[in-house]
Amino acid sequence: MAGVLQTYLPFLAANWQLVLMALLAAAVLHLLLERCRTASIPVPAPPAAVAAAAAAATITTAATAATPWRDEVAPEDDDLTPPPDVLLPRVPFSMESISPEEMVRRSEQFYKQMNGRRSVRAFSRAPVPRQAVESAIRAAGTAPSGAHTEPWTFVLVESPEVKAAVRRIVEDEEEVNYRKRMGQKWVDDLAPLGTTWLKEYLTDAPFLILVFRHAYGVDEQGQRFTTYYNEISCNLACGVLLAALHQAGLATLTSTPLNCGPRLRQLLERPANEKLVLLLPVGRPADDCTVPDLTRRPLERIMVVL
Ligand code: IYR
Repeated sequence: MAGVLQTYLPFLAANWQLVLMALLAAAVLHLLLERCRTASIPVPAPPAAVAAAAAAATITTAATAATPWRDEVAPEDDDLTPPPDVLLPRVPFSMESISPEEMVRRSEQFYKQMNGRRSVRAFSRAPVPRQAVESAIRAAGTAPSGAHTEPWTFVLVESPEVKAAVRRIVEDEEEVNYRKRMGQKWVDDLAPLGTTWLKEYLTDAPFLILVFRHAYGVDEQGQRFTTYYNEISCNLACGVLLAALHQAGLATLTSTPLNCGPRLRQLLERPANEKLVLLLPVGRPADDCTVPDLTRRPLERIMVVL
């Protein structure tokens, strides 16, 4: 001990201000981290690469490799029970009681109805009730979403001028897609469907629905918030939307126009956090409408039972 003191005392004496400052800085940092932990203030996340490396390291430890069925668990001293003041009020929930036979009947009926859905590229100009389309959008908005953040906006276009502006942008970009961006293989793969960059349906269909995904949320105060699983949430909402429109007797085309997102977002005055995921013309099929003679894979080919 005396030896150690003899070695370091001259250094400490000469640099005591520096040593004191370092000790103080360490104490302040410790206090801050402790406060973050106890008040559950999120500690700034590590850079993604570091986090991924840490996760990989955890997964490959001997303990987890031996028990792969175990989920990662939070440290035992972390109490994850939400305090009562953040919990939403809870309400009773029940579902209509349906006999097994009726379940089978309804399920088969729904399948038959959905099996009649086709992507339509020739629309009648005849009007369809806006209320029917609005209710379908309401149904889409019932889709589950990560942490119930509802990361979607459905832009309903009815104005002929806006439809024409959408069509100009889409045809403009699609011509470049077909000629350059998609490449010969993609164009060849689409040849059996007979699609081109000309999109008359965008001005013929009485409505267009453009679905925008919120890559992040923005609250009333302009604060950003995380929209967990926003991609799958929007995809689920789009599925519900297609089913709802179809069962109301409305035809659609699930179009995802490549490279049109930013220009359409600007045209429709959507904010920067919203990304275009789907453009759906909605209406009735044209009288002379045809669709490719497709078949669907049977249940045995799409389902595995264990
Ligand atoms: N978006 C283009 C091309 C297209 C791509 C796929 I994948 C399709 O299934 C159909 C079309 C278009 O709408 O023409």
